[in-house]
Amino acid sequence: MALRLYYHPFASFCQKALIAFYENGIAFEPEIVDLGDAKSRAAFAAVWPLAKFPVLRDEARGLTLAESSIVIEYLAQTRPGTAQLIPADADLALQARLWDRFYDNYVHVPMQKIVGDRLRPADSHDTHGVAEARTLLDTAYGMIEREMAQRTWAAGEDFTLADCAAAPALYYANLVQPLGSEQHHLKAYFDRLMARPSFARVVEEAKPYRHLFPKEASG
Ligand SMILES: N[C@@H](CCC(=O)N[C@@H](CS)C(=O)NCC(=O)O)C(=O)O
Repeated sequence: MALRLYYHPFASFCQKALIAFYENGIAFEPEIVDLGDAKSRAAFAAVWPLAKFPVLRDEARGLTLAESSIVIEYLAQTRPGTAQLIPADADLALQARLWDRFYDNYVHVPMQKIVGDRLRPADSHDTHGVAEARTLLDTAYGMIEREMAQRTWAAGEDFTLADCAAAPALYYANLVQPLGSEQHHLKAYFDRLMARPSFARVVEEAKPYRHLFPKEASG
């Protein structure tokens, strides 16, 4: 029985999971959730009450898994492919998990803070929170610049879980806080991510939803 994936093509954490599916050509039953639609949201919340995606349902095992990293770990465990997203080598696996956490917590989450703030009513902006998020992003960019001077992918020489995390996080972060022009290693890594066929496909599939990306609030 196929895996069912609850997701939305434009949602960045869902994109992270999609990259893993596409890297290894893993088939899934798409369940596109529209959180803005009460019926779609309620159906999804019945599966995962937090109503945060991606969520994977493996009916054959009676298993529901949330959290993009856990979804990717599960795919690596149960459907290994040519792209070894969790390296077999324990030290490399630790690096993949470390940089996965880094990209989620210190690039993806601050990016979401900035984007989310644009969606708030004019009188409810969190200026302080957004400034903190920008500082965090700056620090993270500086760390990536240093790290990527020595490696091809986020955790070493092979594309892993960490790169699945990095691609959508940096893609959207670059829209709200452009990468520094002097950060050559970061920029080169970004370009490698953009050229990766799995992520290029994700970006292509998200195109019809681009209008959903909020513009910068004026004033
Ligand atoms: N830590 C979670 C984060 C999931 C998450 O925040 N997903 C966003 C979409 S990118 C979401 O569901 N947002 C809907 C909401 O917060 O209402 C993961 O890695 O999957």
